[in-house]
Amino acid sequence: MRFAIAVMFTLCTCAYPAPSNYPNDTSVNAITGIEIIVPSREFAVGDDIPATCVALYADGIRKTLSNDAVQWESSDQQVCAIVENKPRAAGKGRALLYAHYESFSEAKSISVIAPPDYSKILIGEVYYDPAQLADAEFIEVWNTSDEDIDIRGCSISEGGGLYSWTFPADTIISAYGKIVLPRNSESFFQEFKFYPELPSSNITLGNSGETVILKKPDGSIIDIVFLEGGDVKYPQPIGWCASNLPNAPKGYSATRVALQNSSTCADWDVRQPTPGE
Ligand SMILES: [Ca+2]
Ligand SMILES: [Ca+2]
Repeated sequence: MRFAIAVMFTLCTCAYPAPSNYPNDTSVNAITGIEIIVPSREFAVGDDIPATCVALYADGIRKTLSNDAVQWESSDQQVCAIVENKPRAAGKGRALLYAHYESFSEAKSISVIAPPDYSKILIGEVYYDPAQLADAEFIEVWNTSDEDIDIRGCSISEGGGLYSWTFPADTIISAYGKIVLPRNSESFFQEFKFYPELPSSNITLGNSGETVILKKPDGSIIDIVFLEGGDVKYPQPIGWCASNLPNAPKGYSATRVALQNSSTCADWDVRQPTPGE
């Protein structure tokens, strides 16, 4: 392994061949080197890494090489795997991604971060039967961990299957933070006198039996709350509660009171609405 890295390092440092190899390179438009183009960001485990390789010519022209012409290599397959000659983020860490084309080689550092710990993201409050405007409803999502969590691609839906909202890119809930998803941000403003960070979701919640579901980007369930027995299409399962709780009267919220998710109604109580708090 050490020998292999040494060889690769040698290849890298020899990306620009000696002029004697190309006696005509002042008159012929010779390739002088290659460059890896890859977004300068961290990748999450499972991401395809959209790397391309560019050939640099003596006259300053740059041409993107077809992937078939380039040989990709990684210093650590556990971090940056090469699958069918394409790089993919395989595990948390840093690795060097190498491109080889003819006699040229180039390397780029790749950083892979672990996927968010979605188990720390919970539905925290559901205001489903507002005091005045019916569409002043909101759903609050909590980050119960000590790290900021990017919830892009996660979704909230209701048990009837009519309404769903997917959190857009760069939706980050700060450590121990809360984010408010309003049904209608104008009506929300009328009642609470501030605009939430997120726009209107249009998610419409029933007042006498509703289910609210929080899902990972892959569609698997992170957290679920059954209000007043749950939606008729998505009722509370055995084990959730002996009665139909939580049951928030008009103007009150169902509010999580346990940060450990037991997936029972014991995690929930009824309180005054506290969006964002
Ligand atoms: Ca409602
Ligand atoms: Ca709250």
